[in-house]
Amino acid sequence: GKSYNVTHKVATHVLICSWMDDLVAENPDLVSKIQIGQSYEKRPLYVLKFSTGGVNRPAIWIDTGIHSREWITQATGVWTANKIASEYGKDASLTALLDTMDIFFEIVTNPDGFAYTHSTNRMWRKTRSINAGSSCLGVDPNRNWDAGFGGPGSSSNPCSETYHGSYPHSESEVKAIVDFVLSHGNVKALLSIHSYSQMLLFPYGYKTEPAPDHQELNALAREAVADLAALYGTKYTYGSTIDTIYRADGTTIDWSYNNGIKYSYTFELRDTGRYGFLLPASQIIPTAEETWLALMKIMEHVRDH
Ligand code: ING
Ligand code: ZN
Repeated sequence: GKSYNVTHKVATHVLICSWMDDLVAENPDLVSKIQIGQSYEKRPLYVLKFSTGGVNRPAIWIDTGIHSREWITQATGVWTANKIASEYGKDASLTALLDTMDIFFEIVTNPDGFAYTHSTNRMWRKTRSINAGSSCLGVDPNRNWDAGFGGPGSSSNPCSETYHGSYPHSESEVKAIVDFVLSHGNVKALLSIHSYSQMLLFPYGYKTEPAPDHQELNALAREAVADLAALYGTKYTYGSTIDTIYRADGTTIDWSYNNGIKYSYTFELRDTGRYGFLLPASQIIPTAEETWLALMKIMEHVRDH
């Protein structure tokens, strides 16, 4: 009933907040928590900042969970944030990275949708905003960005899973990232993590023309997926979004690429459809471990270029 729903939403939120607060408390010289905005239903949008000092250092942005039902991504986000905190000062490569760069990590990027996947509909993808003139809720937060916004690789129907919204960045969850990234001004890589399909994608999704950095992005993707596969044999395909998966308009990484962030990638984590969004919990840690190898390959390249 209603009271259960309210209790559960609060519980979900409290659990993640308290884990973040513990991570910050245990690593006060490395990790801090920033609020970049609030969701449609007024949940705080938190970002973990990993930094060893400096002012506005070159940065890597990582988000998970922008599509709420892709639960392996938020889980991988928690594992990865713990990994960054525990390997700093131990892993030479990560340490070198964090000695010159910051990492910003938004784990629950669509908190309203995430709460709804727990309370009511496990397969909810979109935000939970009200659409004027429709009884259908929500906008696809991976079609709401100002890069080819409104094109045919998205839907104008509010009841569609790929509804683009009434205008670019209409969703507060998207606008918060736009404002943060633009005001930061020194973000070098943006890694947006989805599931499922086992793919590593880079711009463009809204046009067939190759990105100016296509060769470099493609070569780096090839190396990243090779490192990922070396651990458990998980095979990823890679390439531009439009060539590899389908035309998609108004996506996160096309926006970031068009705003000067060369290393803009989307991961589609496990699996290829056997379990899909309902990936068994036994696969969480192996997925996070293998993904870490690909993330490190990309982050090292960004550090060194
Ligand atoms: N797939 C993505 C989607 O939003 C994608 C695929 C990723 C398209 C990045 C464009 C850019 O349709 C899932 N599973 O969400
Ligand atoms: Zn997705």
